[in-house]
Order: sequence, then C-alpha cells, then structure tokens
Amino acid sequence: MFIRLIFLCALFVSGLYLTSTVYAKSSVEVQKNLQTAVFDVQNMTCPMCKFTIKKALSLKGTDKVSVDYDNKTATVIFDPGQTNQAALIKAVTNAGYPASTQKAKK
Ligand SMILES: [Cu+2]
Repeated sequence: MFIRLIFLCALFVSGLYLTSTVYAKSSVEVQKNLQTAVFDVQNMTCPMCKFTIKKALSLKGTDKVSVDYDNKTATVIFDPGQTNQAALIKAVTNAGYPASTQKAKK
C-alpha cells in the first residue's frame, strides 16, 4: 500500500515535470509573433469570475490569459495571425463581461 502511494506520487511529479517542459518549449517557439493586449473587464464581482473569463478568452490563437481581479483587467497574449482584439473582446463580452481595450502596460 505504501509502495503504491510512492509510485503514484512519482508518477504525478513526473507528469507535472513533463507538462511544464512541453509547455515551456511551445511558448518559446511562437514567442516572436505574439501580441499582448490588456482589457478592462466589467462585471467581475467575485474571484471565481476569473475562471469564467479565462475560459472565455481561451480561443484558438490565444497563448496565455491572466485575469487580475483587483484591477478588473485581463491580459491576453495572442497570435495576431490567428485571432485579434475584437474577437477577444467579443468572446469575453458574450460570456457576460463587457470588455474594452486598455493601453498595453510597459
Ligand atoms: Cu464571479
């Protein structure tokens, strides 16, 4: 029973390691063409909204989404060849969170 637990732990840790390696690799490859957009997002009323917004913004062409609950903003790193700011705004607005573009932070 104990051996089995150790085995499961090892499996879990190696799984995490593999996932992070693959992820790091793929984001390095596409980094050159990516664009960052910051959106002001309305209707964010509780910390759980973050997850809904994140999901709504995870479109084809989206590389990374981070949602800041305190500042009511969403930062999206995307491939402009596959999607654009208008599509991202539409997606998050359709999910119930009207958004608008904010000037990208430097
Ligand atoms: Cu909420």
